[in-house]
Amino acid sequence: MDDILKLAPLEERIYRHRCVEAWSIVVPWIGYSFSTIAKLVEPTPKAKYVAFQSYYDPKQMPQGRWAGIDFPYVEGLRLDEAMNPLALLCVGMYGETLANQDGAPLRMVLPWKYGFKSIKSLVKIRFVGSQPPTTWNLAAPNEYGFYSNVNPNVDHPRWSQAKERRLGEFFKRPTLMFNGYGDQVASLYSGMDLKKNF
Ligand SMILES: Nc1nc2c(c(=O)[nH]1)N[C@H]1C(S)=C(S)[C@@H](COP(=O)(O)O)O[C@H]1N2
Ligand SMILES: [Mo]
Repeated sequence: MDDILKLAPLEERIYRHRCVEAWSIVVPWIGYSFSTIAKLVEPTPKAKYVAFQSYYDPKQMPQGRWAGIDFPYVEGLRLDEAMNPLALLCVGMYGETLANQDGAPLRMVLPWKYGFKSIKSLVKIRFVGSQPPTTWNLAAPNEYGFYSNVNPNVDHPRWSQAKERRLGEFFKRPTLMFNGYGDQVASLYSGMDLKKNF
């Protein structure tokens, strides 16, 4: 962690956070762009995706067995998504280091995707040639796709994604395409059918 903290100046980034279950919040995260690490690694042209794995010790985390999903939690991004400057390698929030439950010591934050893509407590990052498995896609592939971009036009099979409840507000807000970050990320998906690639 000492080395990781020294790689780039830490930035505070205030991002919208949209849960797949249709609530949202604004969070001041701390970290730097994931691309900083990726550039150090110098992935070969064979690397097309990034695979992330979380910490899991069943002895310390006995309730993991009853979570309803397989642990360790795994996630993935296409390499160009991971290289987007918005993709944050995160070490803190609200001006402090991350609490354990928020993903200490190191997590991802991907503000244009549903919150569950923002994998916490990283222990392994691999640059790989093919699309890596992701936990919620393994658990319920009809409900959670690989991309999981925030999209008000593609509903979850069990609820609408058109609106969201900002925590603390009474009335729902309209959900924004790519959670409002389209200017920065829409080009990553140009020409793709986002209903198929949900
Ligand atoms: N390491 C790890 N990261 C994870 C998960 C997990 O189980 N393990 N769950 C995801 C899901 S489904 C959600 S809803 C959020 C929960 O984050 P919170 O506990 O801070 O609300 O973390 C995401 N990142
Ligand atoms: Mo979740």
